[in-house]
Amino acid sequence: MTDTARAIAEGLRRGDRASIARCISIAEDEPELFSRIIKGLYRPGSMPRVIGLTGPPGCGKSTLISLIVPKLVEQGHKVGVVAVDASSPFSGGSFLGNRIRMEEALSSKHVFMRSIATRGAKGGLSVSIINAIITLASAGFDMIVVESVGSGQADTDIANISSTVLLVLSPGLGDEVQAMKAGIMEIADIFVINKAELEGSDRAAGAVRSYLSTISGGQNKDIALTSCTSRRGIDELVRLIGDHESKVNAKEFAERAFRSEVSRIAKELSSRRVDALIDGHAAAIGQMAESMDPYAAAARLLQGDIEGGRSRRPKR
Ligand SMILES: Nc1nc2c(ncn2[C@@H]2O[C@H](COP(=O)(O)OP(=O)(O)OP(=O)(O)O)[C@@H](O)[C@H]2O)c(=O)[nH]1
Ligand SMILES: [Mg+2]
Repeated sequence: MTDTARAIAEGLRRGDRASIARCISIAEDEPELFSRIIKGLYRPGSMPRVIGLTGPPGCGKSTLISLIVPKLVEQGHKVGVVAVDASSPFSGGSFLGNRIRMEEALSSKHVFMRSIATRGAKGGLSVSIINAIITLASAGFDMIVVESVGSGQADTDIANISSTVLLVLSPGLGDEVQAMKAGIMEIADIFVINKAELEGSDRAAGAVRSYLSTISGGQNKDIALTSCTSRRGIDELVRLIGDHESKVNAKEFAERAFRSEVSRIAKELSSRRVDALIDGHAAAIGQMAESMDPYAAAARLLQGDIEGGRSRRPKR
């Protein structure tokens, strides 16, 4: 292991915050160094619990997180918070007109917060998100809260890596509920109607309830009404999260999350392998243009059927 990798690994073991921040940056920018750091730290089967929040922009996900997380800390958890591509990451917006209060809520030494951009993940979750989770787990965080803006692929991804999925909605989003039905409504475990002090929240809850009555297992899903401005429903939501977590099959969840991560890493590694092949055989591949279509050339490349800068097979 290089000195850098060793120093960061030791920092993570101690729970040192600068090392955690550094390691998450490395996960984003230097995947090979990250894999060396993690090799010595990864404890098989030690996937932390992941609470995933998704929902339309501005429905109050970050604000809810700032109210939920201190309660999880009170329960004895060390909580990592990862916001993926949030358009307003933890600025708190005009939250009670008090941004500082929100930052304070998350400034405990038992909380580590980080925003991560989606980089070319085709609408899915950032490739670094699980790496951030693995980093935080290695530093002793046992519960991770992930905020993601709802969108097709990202929703499926968040379901794969979360032990509990919260779909956050707010009143007046009737159309969004319609649009979301196909995907996220099936995979969400708890439905949150936030901004419940506003008009239309009962109607929104009713729309969700009536939709759930039409899908299999829908009757078993919980709906919570919360208002961050009045703190209404927050304790109840935390209780529902705990209830759901206690029902999660830990082994099944760990296997699902692991599968999703292996798939992501394998894709990343094969993409790098292809880039290296293309670089190494640039001239030969160029010459293939005269004799075959690009699919045939790609198949030969993957079969390793190109040698010494030239295609092995004679030109037709
Ligand atoms: N009235 C009301 N406003 C709220 C409530 N919760 C959050 N807000 C406000 O809604 C706005 C958006 O809140 P955020 O927490 O940033 O929402 P978000 O879902 O994280 O937004 P993005 O990350 O941009 O998708 C802010 O101005 C909050 O203060 C609530 O319960 N009631
Ligand atoms: Mg947000």
